[in-house]
Amino acid sequence: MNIIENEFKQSYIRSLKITRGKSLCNATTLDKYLALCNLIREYIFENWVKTNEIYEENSEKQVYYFSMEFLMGKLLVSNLINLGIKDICENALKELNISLNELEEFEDDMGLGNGGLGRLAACFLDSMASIDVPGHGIGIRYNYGFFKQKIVNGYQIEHPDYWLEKENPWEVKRQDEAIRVKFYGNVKMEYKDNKLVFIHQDYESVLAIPYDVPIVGYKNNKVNTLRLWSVKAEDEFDYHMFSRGEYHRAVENKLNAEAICNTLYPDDSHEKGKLLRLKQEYFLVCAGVKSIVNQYKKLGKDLTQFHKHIAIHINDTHPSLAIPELMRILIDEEGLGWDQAWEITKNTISYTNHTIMSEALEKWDINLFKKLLPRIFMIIEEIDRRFRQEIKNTKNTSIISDNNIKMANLSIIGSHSVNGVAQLHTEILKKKELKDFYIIYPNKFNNKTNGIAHRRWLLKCNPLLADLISQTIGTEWICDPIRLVDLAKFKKDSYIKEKLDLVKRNNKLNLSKLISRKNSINIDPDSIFDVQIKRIHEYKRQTLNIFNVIHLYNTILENPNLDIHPRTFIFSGKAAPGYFMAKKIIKLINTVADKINNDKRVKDKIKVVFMEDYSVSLAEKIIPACDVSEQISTTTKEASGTGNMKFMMNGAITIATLDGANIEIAKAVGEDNIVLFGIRAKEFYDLQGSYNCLDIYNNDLRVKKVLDSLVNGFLTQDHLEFEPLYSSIIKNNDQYFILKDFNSYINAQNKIDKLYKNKDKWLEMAVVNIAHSGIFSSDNTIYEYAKEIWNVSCR
Ligand code: 4GP
Repeated sequence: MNIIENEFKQSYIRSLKITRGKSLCNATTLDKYLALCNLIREYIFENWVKTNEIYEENSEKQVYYFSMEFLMGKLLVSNLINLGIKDICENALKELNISLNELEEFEDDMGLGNGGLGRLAACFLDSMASIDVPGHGIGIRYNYGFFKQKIVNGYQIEHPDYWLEKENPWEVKRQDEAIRVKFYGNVKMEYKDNKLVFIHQDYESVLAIPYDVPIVGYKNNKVNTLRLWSVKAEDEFDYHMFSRGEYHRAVENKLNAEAICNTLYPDDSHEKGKLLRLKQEYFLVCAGVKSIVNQYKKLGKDLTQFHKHIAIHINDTHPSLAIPELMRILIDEEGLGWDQAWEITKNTISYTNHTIMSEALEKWDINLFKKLLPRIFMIIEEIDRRFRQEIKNTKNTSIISDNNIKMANLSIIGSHSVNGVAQLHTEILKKKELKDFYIIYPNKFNNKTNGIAHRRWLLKCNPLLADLISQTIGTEWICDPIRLVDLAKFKKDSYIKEKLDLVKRNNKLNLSKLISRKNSINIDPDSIFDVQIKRIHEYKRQTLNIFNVIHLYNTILENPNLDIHPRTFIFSGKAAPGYFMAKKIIKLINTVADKINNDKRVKDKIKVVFMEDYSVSLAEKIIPACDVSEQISTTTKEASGTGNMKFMMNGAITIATLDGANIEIAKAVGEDNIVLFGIRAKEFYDLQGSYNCLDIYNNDLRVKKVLDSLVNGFLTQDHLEFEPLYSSIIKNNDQYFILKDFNSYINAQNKIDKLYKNKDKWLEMAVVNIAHSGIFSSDNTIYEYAKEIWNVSCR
């Protein structure tokens, strides 16, 4: 053991003593975990202080990324990696008979997000800190994160995720920086010194308390901040009621007030028309914007120059009330005039759209809104009035119409940049969904294709592959991911390919063990691991995937000697609790799994596994073991996807529709290194109105057989169980083109089987995929945001 490891060991024992009051021999896992986190905090906090000093001294422009979701996962090991002390720590702990792995398992995921948009926010934080962008997250500290999913009898059952139970060692509560957030009441207008002023009175208020989480950059001594806001009632309880013995009523107000931060809404791509959700959204921006202004003023800077020093980015429309809130502060509290406040606000704010699903476009009933946020409503009305005055035809673009406030319209009008998250998505925004806005503001629109934090999604989650890459091309790729391209030179190198095969085999073995432990299913590590893990949605088409499985099953029953390479179909993902059809899809997958896995006639040629409780940390275990990445959404529907990038980076071959960022992946690797299928966007639009799915149902026997098996007792005795899935396809004329793409998908799957049988070719494709994944690092995406939207410095 070298000196540094020895020092670490001593510091760790000291940390156990002074932060947990324990010696090693009587320390529990919780003590061991917290003592380690507390020790690491010391290293992090030094750099945190320094980073903030540098930002102040150099008066650097700061970016604030506002998001209702941050799906961070676990922080312990990624912090160690970014600090550059993982090996030291691991070895020192080993000396003490403590396994770092075990402590990592013990840590709870910070699951403050649903899916794509929340995970993207987390990747962006990692990249901002690592490439020296002064950029911080602003979010909500929900008491309960994304629900825990249990599968009982094939059905999804939701349980609360109380992630804070063990205390969160990464946060610092800053009680003294609390902000008052006001709801309800009315606005009195009066003249003061010849000026119209607005006084919000008779309101109900709560306190927003910030908890700061340090975000550690990769080996650059930079530490940015994720500020999560929690709520506290103004009064603890009603003393008089309590004295009268009315214990429940005495705390009722407190409980109501504090409900704001209770739970994350577990919906993605669904309308969130709930009062509590609106309260959450305003709570976030009110506290967030005010604390930025406070900090700005503390530094003695001129408010009229605010936009030159501050960029506020809104992650979808959920934080779009930042626009009227900034206006309110500048006008009501700081005394600026409307025009000046408007220029500052527009130049400060930028907006990303993450979905074109119409049900996800947020709108709020004006009566509900006006009551909850009277002053903010007045400001929105005025923004809308001025917009209507300036623009002639505002049929689709006004903010207020049909008694609703349209948040996307507010976001576009009140910002200087609107971006989509992949090329096709941005084109659809410009030419279709937001075309009226594109005509008005052509220069606001731009594309920023998503990216992933390659340090988490390769360096951390797949250490064997990361080592192989570093041994082959050096370690530059860790800071400069484009360098992964150097690996392309080795695509014909049999030594590298053999090693790659061993790495994948090892990862598959580990996943097999996990599946055996969790699902009690034994899978063959030499089978093809075919994986679809993401939120369960009709447009993501887990149904198409499972239909292919049923078809394959039918084919094997007809021809038991069918010559295919054994395949394990792995699924994981959560359905929104109120999304009936998505929950049926989960039940269908589990029903098919039960039937096939227990049918001896299949002779283990195929197996189906549904892994419960999908999370960031589960994804970190599945992705390195994947051979085939399923990215099969109905074309035009998936804005980008980011799982697709994680899989390719770990050497999986993608089976994909030409949708979202799949198109850019196909361009990067070349069509020989991806398996494409299905209709293209143009055909999708052309088919609207002329397509009849019954033509396929009646003419393709394979399709008929699969679909009928949902309702004819083949899969389950209960004929009604999957009837809704069956009839939703037929009645809605196959809205997601599952039947339309079926044939093409089966052919693509056959192609995968053939390709896999040629192991040498398969491994060559894998090398090419890894080599060209560097452009999908979020470091690159953040460079583009920094240069083209935020106008801030970076490395
Ligand atoms: C998701 C999109 O569905 C996904 O395609 C995209 O990659 C991701 O955002 C990040 O941009 N949308 C959401 C949502 O998560 O809640 O709308």
